[in-house]
Amino acid sequence: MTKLPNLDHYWLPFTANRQFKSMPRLFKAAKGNYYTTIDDRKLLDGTAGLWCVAAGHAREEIASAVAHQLRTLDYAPAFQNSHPLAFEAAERLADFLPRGLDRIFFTGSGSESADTALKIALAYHRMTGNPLRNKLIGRERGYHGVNFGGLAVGGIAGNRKAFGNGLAGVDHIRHPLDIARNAFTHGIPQDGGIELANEFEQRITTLHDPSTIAALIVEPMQGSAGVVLPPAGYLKRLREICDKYGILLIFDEVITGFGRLGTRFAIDYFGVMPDILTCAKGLTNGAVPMGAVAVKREIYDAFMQHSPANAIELPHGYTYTAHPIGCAAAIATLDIFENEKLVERAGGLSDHFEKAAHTLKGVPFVKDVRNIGMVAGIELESFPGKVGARAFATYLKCYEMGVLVRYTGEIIAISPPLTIEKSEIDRIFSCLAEALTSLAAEGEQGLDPTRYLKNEQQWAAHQQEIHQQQAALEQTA
Ligand code: PXG
Repeated sequence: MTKLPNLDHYWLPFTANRQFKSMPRLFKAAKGNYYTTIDDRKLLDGTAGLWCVAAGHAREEIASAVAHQLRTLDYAPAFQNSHPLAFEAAERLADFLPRGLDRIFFTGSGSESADTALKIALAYHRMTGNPLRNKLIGRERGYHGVNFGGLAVGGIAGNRKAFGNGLAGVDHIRHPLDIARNAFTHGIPQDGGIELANEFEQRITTLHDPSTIAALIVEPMQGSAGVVLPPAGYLKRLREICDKYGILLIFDEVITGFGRLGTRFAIDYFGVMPDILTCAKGLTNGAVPMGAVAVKREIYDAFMQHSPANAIELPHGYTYTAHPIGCAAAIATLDIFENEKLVERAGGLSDHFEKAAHTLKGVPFVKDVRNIGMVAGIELESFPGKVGARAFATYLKCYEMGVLVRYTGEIIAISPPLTIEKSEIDRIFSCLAEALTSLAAEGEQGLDPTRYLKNEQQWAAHQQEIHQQQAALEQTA
């Protein structure tokens, strides 16, 4: 058992800090498909970290590439200078992406990728003589990270409401979730896609002048908002509408990229090509913070052709754009994808995963199971007046049983590393069934988080003791 650190100073993101610090859930190691917690529990990783560790944890190939790079070239100025690995990583990523998206801008995260993509779209129109095309369209329930651009086009109310007015000139189209019609569909829903996409056209023609719209940004599958799938034909129709009105289509593939759907990207799954793609997470297997934006060659060429000679074509970038460590990790990750045929592996496991996920139909509180590739969303009925409490208790119970799941609102999201074995997939879903069944037996009491994870609470108590001792010492000093 590892000693609990002082929990006072670190402010955790997207976390109930007071709850967490009263019941800390800390990981000290990870290998393959498992985490080890600081009280030596082994947890099967049902979430690939936060959707990012596609190739399994602590990969030696990535660790040694990063260690070597750190000792060889730790950092090179990103502006007006560069280093060979930046170009190599861009070429390797372009080769991995669908043909045509082969000009790459590197960022430090998915949020930076989203904002970079939006800025490229705006600058592209201005560059090509359409400065009035400056509105951005996102989608309800969309998640494009937490920076101001991504937040503005994002559609998760809880993430937006604390932060003022956001960007001007932004609108949203409807999300495609329709549980009443599609509950327990295996894979993507078959109906309603075209009419739903047509609502985009209706919105931009009735509320806006379509010639003022710069770009539409969507996640092909909405991950953060609880695994919301596009119905058949929907994305293709969005593409057609964008083409009709000269609007750039941006796919945010931060979650769907790198094999998550059983194809390299969602583009390959749906056969629909955006003008701009964003990615992050799986790009470095989660080992180093890094993201990328890939654009069609015409977009890059427009910047090169329309800028004065020797001018900076895009006044945008980060200190850590194409960081050598990130590039080394990305190349090592792409090597693993190639050597282990990870995408094909994910594709081969998807049927088994789908069947396992749908065994939850009929389990207490389960009102929908949604799945695609190696992703499943399990939507629960809420306890009256306590939205989210059931999903949180389910997460805690699974944690106690040795399986890490994600929850968002009242939805459990499962997205294991693509290295997972069939027996481990079965374990994730049987653990969920067991957790929900016992919650049903326990009633409202089962929703009380203080009932769970006793060891962690012992640490928390211990922590408090240390603080009291320190305070006492300070007083006597
Ligand atoms: N776009 C999409 C589609 C994402 O899913 C981001 C952008 C932002 O990426 P960064 O690297 O800035 O966090 C994301 C991130 C969850 C969860 O549990 C999802 C994300 C992050 C953390 C948790 O659903 N997605």
